[in-house]
Amino acid sequence: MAKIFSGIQPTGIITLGNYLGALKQFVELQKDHETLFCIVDQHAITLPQNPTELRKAIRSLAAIYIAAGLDPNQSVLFVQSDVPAHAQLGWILQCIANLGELERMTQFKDKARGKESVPAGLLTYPPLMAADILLYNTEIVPVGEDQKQHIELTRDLAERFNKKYREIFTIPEAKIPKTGARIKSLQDPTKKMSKSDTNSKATIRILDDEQTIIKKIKSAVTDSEGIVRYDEEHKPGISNLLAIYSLISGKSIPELEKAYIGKGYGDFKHDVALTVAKHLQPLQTKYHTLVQSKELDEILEAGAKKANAIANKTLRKVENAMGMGFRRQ
Ligand code: ATP
Ligand code: LTN
Repeated sequence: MAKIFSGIQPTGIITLGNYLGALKQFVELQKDHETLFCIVDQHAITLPQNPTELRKAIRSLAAIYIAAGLDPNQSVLFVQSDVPAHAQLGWILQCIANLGELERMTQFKDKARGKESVPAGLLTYPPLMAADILLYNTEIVPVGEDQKQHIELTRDLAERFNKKYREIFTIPEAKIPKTGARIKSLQDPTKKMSKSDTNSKATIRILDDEQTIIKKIKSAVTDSEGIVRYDEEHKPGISNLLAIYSLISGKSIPELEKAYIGKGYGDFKHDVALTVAKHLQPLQTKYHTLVQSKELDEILEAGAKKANAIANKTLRKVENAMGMGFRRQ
């Protein structure tokens, strides 16, 4: 069974983009793979976070993982800071990475742009992400399109290490969904829908209620043609809504285009909104019973135990290969 690892940052309630680009794939993959899914809180502090909000976001993301269908009996679910080997291997990989390649990461450039003072962690974040992946002999990393470059870097760092020291790391591959890899902002459909967007109308949060979803989708930016058809270049707003509708309903885009011939955007948006809200409803019910439960603590404790056991083994091998520590071999 191929080994799978992925993570989401606890930086606010996840969006429909995170759900369709990442979480939905996680749930499908756990059936026939060995899967670990992490709540990457060390990544979340690369930009300033309010402590109360961060703790809340960690529990909330864990509850969303489970409510969306991740089964703690099938997948290892854990919080990154519960497994110290991530930071330890992250440091080692920072020493393998070059400044130039880190400065070339587009996510770094996007997040650093316009900031007077840029936290160093924003730059050194990709080696930490590489550590997350490499500790578990991961073969496949399900992520959205925006993470492709980080996975490429992970492969480069792993190959560099293997060549210089010893063949320890498995070289991972990204798994990016064909549709859903890049769900767009509802207010600017040329940009990705992002958890940390400050315009609340731009994102659908996985915990939004039906009325909120209807309101947000009704005010989504579209075009004036009035025809429901997929054309990413000229009709990014409608194309985005079609992609969302198709992924949630399981109906193909041509099938949906046909169903809306002669109908206006109003009807279309209403149906998209209702379909999304109905799909999220059972997840939300389960979420509310889980988020404050003791069961959640127990699941995360057990997950950390399992993750620590695997991660420490890899870390020891790496430190040995590099000559770290004092013990004779
Ligand atoms: P932030 O705004 O805090 O940077 P984010 O919304 O980009 O957050 P992450 O925690 O960085 O979310 O990403 C979690 C997963 O969701 C990753 O696999 C990422 O590729 C995927 N993802 C994020 N945004 C989208 C999107 N708009 N469409 C599809 N997948 C996405
Ligand atoms: N960098 C990712 C989150 C992330 C991740 C990982 C994804 C951190 N570590 C390991 C996959 C595997 C992001 O910003 N979406």
